[in-house]
This record gives sequence, structure tokens and C-alpha cells, in this order.
Amino acid sequence: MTLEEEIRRRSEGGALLAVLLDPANLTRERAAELASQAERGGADLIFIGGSVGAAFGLNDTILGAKEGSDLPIVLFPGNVDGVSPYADAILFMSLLNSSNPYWIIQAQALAAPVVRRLGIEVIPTAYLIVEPGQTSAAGWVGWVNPIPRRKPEIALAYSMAAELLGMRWVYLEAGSGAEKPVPAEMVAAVRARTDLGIIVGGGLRSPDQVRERVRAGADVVVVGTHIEEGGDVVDKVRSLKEATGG
Ligand code: 1GP
Repeated sequence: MTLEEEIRRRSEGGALLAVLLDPANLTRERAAELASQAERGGADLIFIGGSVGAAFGLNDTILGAKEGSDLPIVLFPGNVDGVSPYADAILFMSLLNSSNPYWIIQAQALAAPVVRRLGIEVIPTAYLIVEPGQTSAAGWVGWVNPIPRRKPEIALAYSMAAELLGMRWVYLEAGSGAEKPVPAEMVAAVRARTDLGIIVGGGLRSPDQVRERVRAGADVVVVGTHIEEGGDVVDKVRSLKEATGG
């Protein structure tokens, strides 16, 4: 069974919690510590990637995370240099609401031969950045034409197009550290009219925020900043995981 199939199967019993580690902010030792705490708290996946400065230290972060836990590691690449042979799978993403074709298809063309050569499992994913994500690093780097928060139908239209193009997942992103996560109504709109797996991230901090988006149809929720801030990480992860219902 592929990791993607396993994620799909497990998400039927409740959403999965992914902890995002950004190599720009971490040493190998800290990555190991956070991955260990994430696993003890009940997280299901480790996502690794970032928009600025994530290439340097990428492999150290992955190897650290592997030293600290047995959780599957999924690359969440910010550019062509976000690829590594040490991960279990990669979100092969197109930033569909970019206004620069580099982020829609050129980076993917440059990375595809490398991904194929490494033989890493690919999870084809539409990446959509929703307000206020245009002010995040990913939004700024990615020349984003943001999806208005009050327009779930626009997120749905992009998601439908992604599905028609053969993608299997959509990542609804509010931007790392966003003041407001992606609206639950937007998640619900995509859930109601597509069969895509739905990943939601950006600005998620509380169990209530996670619960609302899982009830709306999220299959995977991603939490980065709140975990990287430290404190009692095991406890933070545990309460977020409980909110996924998984
Ligand atoms: C960012 O969706 C991820 O790309 C996670 O966001 O850091 O706000 O949790 P946070």
C-alpha cells in the first residue's frame, strides 16, 4: 500500500494530524526532538518544507525527524530544491492561484526528472493560497492572487479544475502563522462537490479550529508555527489530535 492510500484509508476514521517542520528554523537535534514529541502526542505525519531558506538543512531536518520518530515523512516543497531522497513521499504541488507560470508548472517541470530518478512516492496536489496567505512568505514568493475568504466558490472552482486535471489532493493554505485559518465553509464547499483529499493548514492553533475544519471535511490538518513555538509540545499535539476525531 502506498502512503497516499494509507492516508486515505485512515482519514475515513477521522482526520490525520501533520506536524510541519521548516528546515529554516531548525537544527537536526531540534527536528529530532520535535518529531519525537509529535509522535508521543499522537501526530500521524511529519511534513517538511518551507518557502525561504528551506533547502539548506533539508536533509538534516529529515534525518533528524527520522532519528526522533517513526512517523512517515512527507515533503512539502517550497521550490525545486525541496526534493530529497530521504522522505517517504512528496506533495507534488502546483500553486494554481499564482500569477506566475513558474509556480504553476515550470518548477514542476524542472523537478520532475529528479523526482522520477529518486523514485519517491508522489502525491499530486493543488496548492491554493487563501486570504490572508498572500502576505505570508509562500504567498509573497509565489506571486499569489489570493482567494477571497468570502468566496468559497472560487476555491471550489480551482479544486474542480484540479480534479479534472487528475490531481487527487488539494491543500487549502491560509499562510504560515496566519491570523485566521481557512474558513470552514470553504473546506465544506470543496468537500461537497469534489472527491479530492483535503489538506488544510495555516494559522491553526486551537483544538476548536481543528475540529471545525475536520467537521467541514478536512482529511489532513497541518500545524507548524504553534508547534515550533515550543512549550509542552506533547500536550499541544495531543489536544490537537483529539480534535481530529481520528
Ligand atoms: C504553512 O500550512 C502550513 O504552510 C502551516 O501553517 O505554521 O501557521 O501552522 P502554520
